Amino acid sequence: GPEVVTCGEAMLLLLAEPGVPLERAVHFRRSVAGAESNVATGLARLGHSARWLGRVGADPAGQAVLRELRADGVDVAFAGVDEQAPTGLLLRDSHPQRAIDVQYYRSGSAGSRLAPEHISAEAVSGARLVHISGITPMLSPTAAAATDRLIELARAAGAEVSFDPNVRRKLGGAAQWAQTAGPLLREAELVLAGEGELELLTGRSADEAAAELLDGRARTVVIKRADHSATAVTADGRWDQPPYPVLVADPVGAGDAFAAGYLSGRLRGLPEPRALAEGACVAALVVQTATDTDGLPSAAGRERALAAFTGAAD
Ligand code: KDG
Repeated sequence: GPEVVTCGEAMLLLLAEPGVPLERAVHFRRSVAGAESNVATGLARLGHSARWLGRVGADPAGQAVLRELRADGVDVAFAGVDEQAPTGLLLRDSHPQRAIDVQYYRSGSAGSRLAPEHISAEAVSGARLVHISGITPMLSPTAAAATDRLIELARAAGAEVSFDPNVRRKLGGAAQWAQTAGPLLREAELVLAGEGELELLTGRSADEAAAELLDGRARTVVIKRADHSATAVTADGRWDQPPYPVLVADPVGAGDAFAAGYLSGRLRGLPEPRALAEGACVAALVVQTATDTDGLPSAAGRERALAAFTGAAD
């Protein structure tokens, strides 16, 4: 089986030309969106075996999504096709500074109709890590049940669970997020979350939330801050990682890129500061391009970028 399994909704992304507000945009670039498929793509580019679980429609958008994931080396052998519902669509603009206008066309989509019966033990067997996000349980009650089943299967397979809340306010109000995604914080060995996300989901400060999670199942909590720095907290200490200074073209996808970079470091057994540095490096590469995935590097690309960022001689 693969080293990593991720699960969520992958959508066709239509990305407006840079800087133009969505309602004025004429030219769109086709790409793929989906936080969890982005993480799978990032890990696959870095040389890990990564499988994505989820559903697309029996339509050209679904074929394009699967083809793109496959082309990046993501294992889609256990991805499903729903004959009754379309592939979700995400329409957005692209801007370095102002808030991005994200429009979802995903209600009732194939991805949101994910259900527990679509998640098989075979799909998870042999995995070392199962990565999930709060988006999936927010899509529908059946997708929430599928997420629960995936966590059970991860445990049975002896895999670690990593969780990124990925709060997207268009998918629900604060109370619904806290109720639906909040409990998943306590199911993960590894939590990667924004400071504001931890506050929203727990009603306490990020540091208090991290301490509480570490008293439970979590072994590591990575807090991502608004200034783009990150702090990893474990029972053994805390490590801070500043962002690498780059010219931002489009911030969307930074969190997924950070997750892919950081998780790669963890999977390779690297110490916390190095895994954080790799996460920050991969995120810095992704925000320099417009799509969620174009900047995701190979392992060699990551090494080159890290050397440049840290001023290392070699
Ligand atoms: O993390 C980037 C995502 O926001 C994007 O790819 C779309 O998964 C997505 C979502 O549900 O917003």
